[in-house]
Amino acid sequence: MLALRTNFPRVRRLFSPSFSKTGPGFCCQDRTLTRDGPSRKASGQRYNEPPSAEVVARVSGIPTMARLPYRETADGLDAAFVGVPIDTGTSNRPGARFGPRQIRVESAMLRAYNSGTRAAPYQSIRVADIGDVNVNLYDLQDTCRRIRDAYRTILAAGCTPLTLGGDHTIAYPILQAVAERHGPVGLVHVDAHADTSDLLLGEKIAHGTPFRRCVEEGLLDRERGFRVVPVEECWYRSLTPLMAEVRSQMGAGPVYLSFDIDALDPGFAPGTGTPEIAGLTPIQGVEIIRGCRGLSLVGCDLVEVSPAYDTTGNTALTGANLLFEMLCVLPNVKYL
Ligand SMILES: [Mn+2]
Repeated sequence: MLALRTNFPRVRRLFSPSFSKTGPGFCCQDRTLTRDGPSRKASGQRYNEPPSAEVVARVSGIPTMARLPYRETADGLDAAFVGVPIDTGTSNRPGARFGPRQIRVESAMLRAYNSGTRAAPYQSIRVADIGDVNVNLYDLQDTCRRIRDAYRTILAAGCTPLTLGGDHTIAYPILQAVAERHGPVGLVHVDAHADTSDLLLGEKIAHGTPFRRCVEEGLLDRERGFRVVPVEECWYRSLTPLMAEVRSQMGAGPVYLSFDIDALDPGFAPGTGTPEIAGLTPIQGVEIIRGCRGLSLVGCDLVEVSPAYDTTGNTALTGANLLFEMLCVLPNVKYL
């Protein structure tokens, strides 16, 4: 409770009574924090922050990720949530094209502050939801080209993408753009599957092949080595010690985090296309992401949420929370 109390005075300043009278449309406007003097942004607005549920109902407004402002582009942003709504690469149950939309809906419960870690992302970096990549549902190759182009533009703006998937195919063109900007990256890949197949039904591009393509194209930094940790080694234990080893292996270079929701046990996250039993717990998922704090993260994704297989909405809710945890461990995020 101490952490929450620390955050309250600032929240009150931002949401004064007069501000709360601006009506239901206000939740899509910028929250401006000007306590540090003139803005560094041409728009005059320094940070974006979700509106407090004390003054704006969580269920109101157009559902952007974390109820952040929507922006057309990544210009001026330090990090952006971006959706890639495809399932054309799935091998079993489709439906991940609806993942980004459902994650945004369930993200209405996300807070402005991480009371577990004391991370205050919205007081540290400028974040917004920049919508979805305009994918081609009928042509996976063309979709990959569109994703690559979109991420080139996002990265060229100096913005770190936090991706709402979409099936895991998308990691391949995203990593093409990331490696183009940052060079070969370290990869932290959390998944029930390796996704390193060569061909699926004769096709090179599918959700089971992205990381083989990445290795073939030199997008991953081989010098940091490869390590696979089977789920059996994760059963019954905290993954915090493992993450110390991961940080050591990743070192100081750029790192990309790709988190497939099917790594979690389907008892917790059934809304996915290729579920496997005896998976990780949500607690372990959070430990993995929190354990990435200190890494030079240059991008993250949360993929394979397929809402139709989960009538509770819990898979998308979990995905939304994991994406918030990713935001909280980005470089330059302050901890109060
Ligand atoms: Mn996967």
